[in-house]
Amino acid sequence: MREFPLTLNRFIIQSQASHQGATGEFSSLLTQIGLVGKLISEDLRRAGLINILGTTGDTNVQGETVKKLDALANDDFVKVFQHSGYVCALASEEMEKPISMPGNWPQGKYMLLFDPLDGSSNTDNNMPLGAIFSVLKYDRADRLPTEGDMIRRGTEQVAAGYLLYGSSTMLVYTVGEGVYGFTLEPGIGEYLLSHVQVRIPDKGKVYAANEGNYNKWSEGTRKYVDALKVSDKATGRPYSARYSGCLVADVHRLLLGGGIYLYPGEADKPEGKLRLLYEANPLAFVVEQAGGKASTGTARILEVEPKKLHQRVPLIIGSRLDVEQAEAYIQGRA
Ligand code: AFP
Repeated sequence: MREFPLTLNRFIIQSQASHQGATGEFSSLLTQIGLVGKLISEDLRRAGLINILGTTGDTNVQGETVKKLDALANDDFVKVFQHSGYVCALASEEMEKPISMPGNWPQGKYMLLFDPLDGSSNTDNNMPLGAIFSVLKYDRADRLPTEGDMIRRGTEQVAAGYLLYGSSTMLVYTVGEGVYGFTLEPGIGEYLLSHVQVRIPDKGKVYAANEGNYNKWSEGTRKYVDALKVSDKATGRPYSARYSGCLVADVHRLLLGGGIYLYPGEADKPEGKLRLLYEANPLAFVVEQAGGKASTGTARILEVEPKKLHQRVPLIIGSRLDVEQAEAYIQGRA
């Protein structure tokens, strides 16, 4: 008799059973995230053979060139959720303004914020890509959500996670009770439970940063990264440098093996590059749930008071002791 693997659906329903009053709405929302993952994963497997590489010729709200796959991934998220009845608003890196659901459709009680394709510079060279999502609850009955209702602290997230399009496709998420990972079994089109209660090592030996920006970093950041390169067996140095150009892939690596990812502020961009609401906050929720830390260098990411939907924030994320050491250097205490 085969040992029946735990599919995403079965796992969510089992978990939901332990939540008195939980409706199937949230479970179905996560299943829809998985569907987007299957759609994009399928396209990526054939990207070199079908005309989805290259750019659309447009620029997005961030002023960045839009890759065809960015637009495709964003479209998939919108189409899957717009008529799902699980959400009442969607916000995306690729859309200047949030979109609410058609008035004549059931309004779900969740708001979904997402980066539909993370690591766009990797699309045309077969390198890893991802998607990042953050879920907020909307419980007003008197009106539809506004953009302001989506600009909330990371501590208010009810769920968060990511899709990783790597050698395999994975869905990793947390609802605040630990971190679970599911790997897509393409042969049956199901996500199967593969990582249970993920714990990030307290200290790693890998760092991920774009050192091409070294001269733009603060003195404290430069001193910290310099210190990682010193040979000192007792403290496990030098660390190895691993930087994929895809935040999701780099964070996934350190979630499983330990280490630190840095996209710090720069002289001309003190707020850094990464977006708070749909990149830093969701990944901070996941990493903290696995026992790690996520900081701006001077403050906990999840407590940053957001002001704008596409607000950027410096991100130092990973193993607890590594992030604490980076903070000490950045704050001039080391
Ligand atoms: P793109 O999606 O524009 O490629 O940005 C990816 C990203 O947000 C994150 O996934 C990477 O870690 C980081 O930016 C790469 O940025 P640099 O190319 O400046 O190192």
